Amino acid sequence: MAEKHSYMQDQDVKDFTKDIQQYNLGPLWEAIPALMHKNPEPHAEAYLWSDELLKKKLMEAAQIFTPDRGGERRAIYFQNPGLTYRQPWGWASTTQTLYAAVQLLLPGEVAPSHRHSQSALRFITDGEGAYTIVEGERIFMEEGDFLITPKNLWHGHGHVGEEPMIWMDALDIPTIYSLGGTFFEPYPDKIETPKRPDNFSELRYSGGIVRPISDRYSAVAPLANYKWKRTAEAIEGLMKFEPDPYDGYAVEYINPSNGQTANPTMGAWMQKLPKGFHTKAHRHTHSSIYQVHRGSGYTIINGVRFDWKKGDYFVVPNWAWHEHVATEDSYLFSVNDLPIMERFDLEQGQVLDTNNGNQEVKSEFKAVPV
Ligand code: GTQ
Repeated sequence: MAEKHSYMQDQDVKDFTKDIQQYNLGPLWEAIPALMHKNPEPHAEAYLWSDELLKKKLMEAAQIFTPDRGGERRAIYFQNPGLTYRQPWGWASTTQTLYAAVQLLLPGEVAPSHRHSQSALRFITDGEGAYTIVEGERIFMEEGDFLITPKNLWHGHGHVGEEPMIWMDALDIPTIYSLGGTFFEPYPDKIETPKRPDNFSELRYSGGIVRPISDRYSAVAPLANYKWKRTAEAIEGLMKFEPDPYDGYAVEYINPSNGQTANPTMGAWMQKLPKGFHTKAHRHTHSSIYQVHRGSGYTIINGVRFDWKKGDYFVVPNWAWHEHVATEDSYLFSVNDLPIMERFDLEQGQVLDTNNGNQEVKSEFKAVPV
């Protein structure tokens, strides 16, 4: 490589660069070090949002915003501080490819139906009694359930229970945005009326991995709600054997009609880390957003220690070294962009081969005081 591109300081080069700018042209020789590097250099940063912060802000939001007033959802989304350069466009995403939010629905409220070209998934963190209605099927949600809302399907939410309900939304909004594929349409009425039995798809899959014979042909959403009980049972079964050194006892939600990820663009996992378990460090092309479903511990991301406990959310950007330590029996839910990376044949990984596969902790993450 040329020594430090010092030619860029030369007057004739500077003049030329300035000259072509007026024609909306740029010199590649100046851009290439920023555009192409040895390995991914994500703008997204490792970050953590605490349970207390999120609950407090959702309750404040309940005072100032009702789905009736805004005609939409009461969701607060995670803006990655490294991606705020996107602010001039009006928003910042959570990782470069993924968006995530926490959403609060109060008893009696309705979040109106709409559809869009982005795919969504939900992980239920607090409460019960609310349903999402997807293409006329009311799907009742409980803590620990994982749900999918594939792209272009009508969906809205209602709450016939007694207590506030909170869940995590994850969508491929930034990916669809950068691809220029954004479409959105509100439902003509407030919310769809049911046209199928409640919990239809979940009942059809009461047996777990066996599928109705009609589902041997690939469908976008044969199963809409993956109940917590079944996920927990699957993990219990895995725990009789050796854990994965990087992820502990981890399962991935899949589409039972084709064996692919439950959502075509986003992977979703549930992993258990038994008390005292310390994973080895690795890094990979895909990024992940975690929700601490149960337990407590910490994750070391590029040498920075992020302490977490139930209800916290944190981000592992792409190509960041990371390892988890559980100080109690812990369950981590996570969403990743692995299917996107695989679709483009970009997925790569590396394991840390120094210090027994573990990082040195250089500092600790300090959250903004609530
Ligand atoms: O609940 O349908 O956080 O459409 C972002 C977009 C939630 C939803 C979000 C959405 C939804």
